Amino acid sequence: MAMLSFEQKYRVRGGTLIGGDLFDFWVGPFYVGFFGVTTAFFAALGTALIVYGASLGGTGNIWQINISPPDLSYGLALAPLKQGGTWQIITVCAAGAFISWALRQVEICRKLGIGLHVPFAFSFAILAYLTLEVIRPLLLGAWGHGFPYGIIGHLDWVSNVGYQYLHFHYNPAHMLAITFFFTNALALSLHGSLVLSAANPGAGEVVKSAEHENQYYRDVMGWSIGPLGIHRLGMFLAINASFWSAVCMLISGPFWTRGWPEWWSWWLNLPIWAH
Ligand code: 07D
Ligand code: 07D
Repeated sequence: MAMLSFEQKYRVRGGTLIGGDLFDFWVGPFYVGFFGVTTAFFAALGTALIVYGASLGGTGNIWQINISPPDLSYGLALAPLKQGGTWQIITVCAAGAFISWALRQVEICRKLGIGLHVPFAFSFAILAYLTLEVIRPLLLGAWGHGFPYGIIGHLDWVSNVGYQYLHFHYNPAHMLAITFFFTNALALSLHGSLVLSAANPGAGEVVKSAEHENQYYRDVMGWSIGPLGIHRLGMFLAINASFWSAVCMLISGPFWTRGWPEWWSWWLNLPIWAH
């Protein structure tokens, strides 16, 4: 079936979470829906505020543009627009846009009668973002602990916050997150290259199928995870990467305030060798 011929078949009414039939239509290839409208609203307002905030910053250099959260002295209060208030509204817009996007994915899944795996997975990226910009600042008592909106500025924030804990690589949840990110890249490289090898067997050869893919790994290592299994593994790795990232920042500050190398002194204090 050509791509565009099945599209009409799946454009069914219903499955919306809110608003009934109100926004239940498509514009070109895009499904609109109530949450498409809210995404567009938050994204447009957020972008306009980024442009406004950027215009106050005294630089037109895209890499240097920076919109910072309010000073720590504002605590959890609202700040004037030019003293971090812009950052606060941009954060509300970003959260609104990301959550709306996830809910729009839910509506599309419901229309198609498929599982909610995509919005479930995306919600872990949203969780990581909300941990940095909302949950951790709330626990620390000031919006000033959030990261600034700027390409170079947010890198400076990561570095500064990392060194506040002396050596961030000693954060055990950061270790887990990094291990999941690396394993995720390994799994996708193995999967992507395997599928391409079957689909591109060389000039004159017949395109191969899943049986060949399974046989490749059975020959290499005696076992194949299988076509469904590799996607389960991928989702598991990706979700854990974001989840442990969120954990590593949630504990940095609210639950551990000293250098991360020091955390490991529990090991030296184990009863096996501690007096
Ligand atoms: C490839 C999917 C496409 C998405 C892209 C991002 C914008 C922002 C906004 C000018 C993989 C589009 C970018 C819409 C423009 C303004 C104001 C996803 C893909 C191409 N970062 N980060 C980048 C964001 C954080 C860190 C690049 C966003 C945390 C490091 C890009 C967020 C920490 C490095 C970017 C966010 C952190 C980067 C490439 C939100 C820990 C780099 C991103 C909303 C997570 C790299 C100059 C990419 C770089 C980089 C965007 C949060 C660390 C500008 C939107 C605070 C160490 N980040 N980032 O490909 O080159 O993602 O920076 O949370 O080295 Mg970042
Ligand atoms: C937050 C992005 C969410 C994005 C969303 C969507 C749009 C739309 C539109 C394209 C979480 C945005 C979408 C805007 C775009 C279009 C059309 C993702 C988010 C919702 N670290 N470290 C991590 C490594 C060091 C430090 C995470 C490695 C140093 C701090 C990951 C190294 C120090 C923080 C990670 C390393 C340090 C982190 C990031 C190596 C600095 C965090 C991934 C090899 C001196 C951050 C929750 C992530 C974190 C984080 C990896 C080194 C500090 C595990 C590999 C030693 C302060 N580091 N790090 O979280 O955990 O993605 O955030 O050296 O805050 Mg680290």
